[in-house]
Order: sequence, then structure tokens, then C-alpha cells
Amino acid sequence: MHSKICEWIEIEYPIFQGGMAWIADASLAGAVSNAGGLGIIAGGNAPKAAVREEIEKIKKMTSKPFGVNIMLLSPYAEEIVDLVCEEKVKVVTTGAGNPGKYMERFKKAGIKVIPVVPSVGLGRRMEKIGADAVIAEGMESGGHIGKLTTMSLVPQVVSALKIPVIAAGGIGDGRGMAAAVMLGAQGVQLGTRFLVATECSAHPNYKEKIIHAKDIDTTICSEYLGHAVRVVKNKLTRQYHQLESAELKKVQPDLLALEKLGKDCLRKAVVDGDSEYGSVMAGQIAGMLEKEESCEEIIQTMVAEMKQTIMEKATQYL
Ligand code: TUI
Repeated sequence: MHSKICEWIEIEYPIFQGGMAWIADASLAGAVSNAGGLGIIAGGNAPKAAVREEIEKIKKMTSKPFGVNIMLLSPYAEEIVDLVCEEKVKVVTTGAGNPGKYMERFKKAGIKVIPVVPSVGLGRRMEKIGADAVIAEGMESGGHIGKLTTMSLVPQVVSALKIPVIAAGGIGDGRGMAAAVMLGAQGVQLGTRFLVATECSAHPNYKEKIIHAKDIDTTICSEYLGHAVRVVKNKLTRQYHQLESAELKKVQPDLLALEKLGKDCLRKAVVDGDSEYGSVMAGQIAGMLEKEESCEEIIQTMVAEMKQTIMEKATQYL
């Protein structure tokens, strides 16, 4: 497959695995890279030593390229920036903020920087300060999301920028990948689909919750606190929305009570397997997923379906 992104990063397929906090470890990222995609280790909210351990593990698993995602809301973001520069990681993706103040350090270390952007404005700023590509992520994604859908965001970012655009959000199979290509994307990033990979170490209850989810089973929480997060509906989200509507009626909202409910909930779901009172982050394509599969199977199926979709569906209009 000849995508600019593949040539630059030296990967076989333009398929990135999203850098999901608590989930994207060396086991998952290494399997994706070995299958010809770009595996990405999540910095998440982890400190430098923990992320360094994952980098050391992945280097033993694969000689292929991999990336590290820096979640910019993390209190450890600064030290993860140091780490990726020290380790000369090939690709860094960033999320949940503007990586502008770190750009010079990334560039000096020879790192390719691919920020996630939820809008054309941030995309333009990123291109101006030297980003190598951007990931345009729609609000169909799991976890922290912006306001636009992939269908609206991707073509607008593609038109506004000269650098390559990777599409993310709502892409769960080869049809979605074909659609992203039609919108002008040079590649795709998948989170939820890789969450149910056999090599993904998330708790079996987490995976089961996603596999059982239907199309309408995700919801958005935390908008009130400024960080919208898409998760699978459960007892926690019902409690959260109840509390949120009660708080909104008060003159002086008790933000702390809301924060308490959100705190530590992702770890509770991923590690402890509490899929009812934990935060089961997943995208809207959760309803498409029916079984666990290896990363190799996921990537091969995606690519075959994408080619078939383009051949069968797109060429009929020629
Ligand atoms: O970052 C993500 N997804 C995430 S991060 C995460 S951990 C978390 N948990 C609770 C609250 C907040 C974070 C779980 N999922 N995706 C990439 C992404 N980046 N989505 C949206 C953005 C984004 C938003 C605003 C990127 C830049 C941005 O810039 C604002 C600015 O400063 O201009």
C-alpha cells in the first residue's frame, strides 16, 4: 500500500493504533507494529519510569517502528517529552491539548510529530509550527473527544493543510477505512477495534462490555468539567448524568463531587474489570465488534475489506 505516511514512517499499512491510556502497552503496540501497522504506547497518566519500561519491552518484541502518545493533560507530560527525546522514539502523537511548547525539543531529537486535532484551527497551528502530519479525530471516538464528527472534520482539515492527515473516530472496519481515504486521509487510527485484540491486556470484563455494546450504547460524560469523554453506558454514567443534572440546577455547582466520580474510574474498568462503576471508554463503533481477534487478523481483514469496498462500491460510479 503506497501512502506517504507508510514511506515516511516505514510501515507496511497506514493503520495506527490509538495511544489509549492504561490500555496501549508494549504487548498491544508491539503486536500492531509486528502486523505492519504503527503500534503506539500510551503515556496516559503514567510517570516516566513506567513508560520507559514499556519502551524497553517493545524494543525486545519488534524491530519495526512504533510510537508513543503523550496525553497533554497528564501531570507527567513534561517528563514523557524528555523520555521520548532520550529514547529517540521515531513517532510521537499527542492528545488532549496543544503540544506547541514541546515542538522544538521533538524536532531537535529527530522525532516525527503527529498531534491529534479536533478542529481546522488547531490543525493549521500545528502545521505552522512543524508537525509532520495530524490525526483529525472525530467525536465518534472513545475517551476524550472534540465536537466535530469525522465526516465533517476530516475533509475540512485535508483542504486546509498541506501535511498528511490521518482520520480517526468511528472507523471500525475496511469500509470505514475506505471512506476515510475518500475524504482525503492518508491513513487511519483505530482505538476501539484494537481494544478487543487478543494482545490487548485490558480486563476481559472491559472487552466483554464493548463486544456486547450496541450502536447506541455509548454516551458522553464530563462535558460539564470541560473534558468530554465518550464511554459505554453503565451504572457509573447513569449516576454521573443524574448528578450532573442536579448540579446544573444549583447556583454554586459542586464540581468536586463530579470530579470524584470521574477520578480513577478508567483504572477501575481496565485493571479491576469493574465494567459497571468503572469508566469503559470506547467509540461508537463498539456496536460493530463481535469477537476478539489478533492484531494481525484485524489489520489483514481491514486492508482486504478496504480494497474490496473501493473496488465494488466506488468504481460503480465511474
Ligand atoms: O486524547 C484523546 N483521548 C483521550 S485522552 C484520555 S485520558 C482523559 N481522561 C479524562 C479526561 C481527559 C482525558 C482519554 N481519551 N484523544 C485525542 C484528542 N485530543 N481528542 C481531543 C483532543 C484535543 C482537544 C483539544 C486536542 C487538542 C485540543 O486543543 C485544545 C487547545 O489547547 O487548543
